[in-house]
Amino acid sequence: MKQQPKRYLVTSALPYANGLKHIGHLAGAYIPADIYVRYLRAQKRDVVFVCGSDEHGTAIPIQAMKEGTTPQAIIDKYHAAMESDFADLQISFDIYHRTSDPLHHETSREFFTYLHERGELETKETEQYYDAASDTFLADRYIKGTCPHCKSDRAFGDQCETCGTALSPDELINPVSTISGNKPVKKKTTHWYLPLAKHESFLREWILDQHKDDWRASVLGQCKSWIDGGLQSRAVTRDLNWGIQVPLEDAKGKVLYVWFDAPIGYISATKQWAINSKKDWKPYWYEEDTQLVHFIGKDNIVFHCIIFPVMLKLHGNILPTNVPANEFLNLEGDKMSTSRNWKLEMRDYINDFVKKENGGEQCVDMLRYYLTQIAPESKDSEFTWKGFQDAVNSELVSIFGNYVNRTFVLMHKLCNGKVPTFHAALADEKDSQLAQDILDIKNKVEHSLENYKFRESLFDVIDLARKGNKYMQEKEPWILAKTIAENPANQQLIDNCMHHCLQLTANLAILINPFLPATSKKLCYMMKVVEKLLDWENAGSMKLLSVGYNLREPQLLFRKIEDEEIAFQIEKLKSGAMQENEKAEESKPAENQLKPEIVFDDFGKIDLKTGIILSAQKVPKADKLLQLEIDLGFEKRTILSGIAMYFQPEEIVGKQVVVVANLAPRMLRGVESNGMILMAEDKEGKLHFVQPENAIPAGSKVS
Ligand code: B3M
Ligand code: ZN
Repeated sequence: MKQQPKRYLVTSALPYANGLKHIGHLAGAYIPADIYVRYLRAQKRDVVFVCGSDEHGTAIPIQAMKEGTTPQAIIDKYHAAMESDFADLQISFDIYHRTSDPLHHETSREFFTYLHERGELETKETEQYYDAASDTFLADRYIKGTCPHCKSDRAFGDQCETCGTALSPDELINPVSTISGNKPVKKKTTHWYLPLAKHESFLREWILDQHKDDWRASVLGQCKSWIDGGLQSRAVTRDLNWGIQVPLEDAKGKVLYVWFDAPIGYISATKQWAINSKKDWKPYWYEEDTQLVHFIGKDNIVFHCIIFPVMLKLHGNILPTNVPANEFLNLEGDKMSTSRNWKLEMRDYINDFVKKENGGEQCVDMLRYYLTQIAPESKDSEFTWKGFQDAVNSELVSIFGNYVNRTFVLMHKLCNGKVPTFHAALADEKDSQLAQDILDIKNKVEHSLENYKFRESLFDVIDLARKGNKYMQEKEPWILAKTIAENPANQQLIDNCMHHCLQLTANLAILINPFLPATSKKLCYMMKVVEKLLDWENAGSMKLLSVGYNLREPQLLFRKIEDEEIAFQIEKLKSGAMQENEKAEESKPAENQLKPEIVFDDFGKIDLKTGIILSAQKVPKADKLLQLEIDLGFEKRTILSGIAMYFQPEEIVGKQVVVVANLAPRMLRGVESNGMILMAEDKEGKLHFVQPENAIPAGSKVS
């Protein structure tokens, strides 16, 4: 038997303060951590749950450039927004810190100095792209060019936006600086590196031997392939003007690499928590009987399982006990993506559900429920609005909510609103089975939670409610009630059933609490008990509610999700992505813009004819329109054309034009326009007539 840890330090990945976070982040690193922590707290274990904003790295100045503001304004804005979103979704951090805090800068510099002074870092001189105009070395993200693979011009020094290939700046064709637009030059620069290869045998033993049975397979797999692939030295400094200054005389203009300082953010957050709550932070980072657990998404595995542990070991700290990384959550059949606007931001859910109605906290629990039920623990999974609706309507409402509601309604109807006596002499098999089920499921839930299996544990809690429904269904207290007149002893059977159902309700409140805290709170209110009842040690007992105790009327625990709500959300998602797509299309140079392919028959439907402009006049109250009289040979036409900004009416009379002759008439400014003339647009947006080379009769066919 493993010894129980004395204290727990639980961390959730520090989100970049460069934008709002989506439900993929929520499901990956925040909800599971919160469930785990709430469970530990209910067990009265010593636990600290830390998080905070990651405010360094190139992501921040790049977002500032996009929004036309300063990096400081960006981090202030998104730090506040993320903190409030997490709070709205009941993520119960003990502290939500930020890496721009002086305490963090100091902690990170101390960490670097410690490693540097002990000779654990090496320096290397390399050549890197440098922008002479702005006198800066260019981080990978600041270099743009053509992708060597797909030839798209939307490739950056680290990745091609079009085909997704990971790139290094040297691979880009025609690299340019995104700061000045100039061609960058190569310049020598010195950086500090963490020589990971020196620690290979430590990593092999610690991860692949010691943790082979308790870490997730996907995490072990990634670690193994990193180690087997040969560990390279990793630069821990950067040439950048946003970040934590490297604490060395000869490192002017250099900052710590964001992935060096960000995980140290867990330590500085713990320090700040200790200051706030007058505790000692040190045992959480130095004592071997601390259990350190990092909740992250799979893209952060290497940093949390390889690089940061090496740093921790060199710095004399404890190592993580587990890193239960999650896979990715897709959305409605596609990968979530900020650039394509295919996402559901936490904030959107909060605004559309939580803040929209009274009792919005039930909507928080509904989202927490679904995201846990589909948590991508061992493979990628998918959020669909239909799935959300089903989970809420056919599990939360129909199983859990329904069980609780029936219990309360019947208890009021058949037992005067009081907890009835349990008449042990009349107890049967089903009664003892229910009590046993409660105990078994409590143990199962405990075991899966301790092993980071959140989906499974939630399933078991719902299964217990399902068992409750079945028990009640078999006991049929409402039938017994009908025969009380002839058989008064039946009241005792009713009492036994309702007594058990109520004890089960109290147990459900305890077991669901880590997952759906607002629901447990509401149950406590209905049962008129203090939240002390939710202490984990109480679970399994059949004596949680005292006989004769008066309970409140039931309240609705969960409402149904209507078809219209999910239709609205799907439409919103699609139109949001479409708008983003159009923006991307517009920002492409015009010559790249092609409409979808058509077949020859499509073209054949268009009747093009030559014509001659007979007269032209301005259209009142329409700056752009000219009203043209056009001779098409076989008839004369009135056509309104949007060319008034480029031509005076008198200068175009007599000109030859090409007319789309079979276009359906349109009313423009009260005048019917019968056709359209073809114009070509140059780079400046100026229009030119498309004309036959020589004069030819009006009405000639163009094809
Ligand atoms: N900010 C990356 C991310 O948000 C990074 C995590 C830091 S955890 C120390 O995915
Ligand atoms: Zn590409």
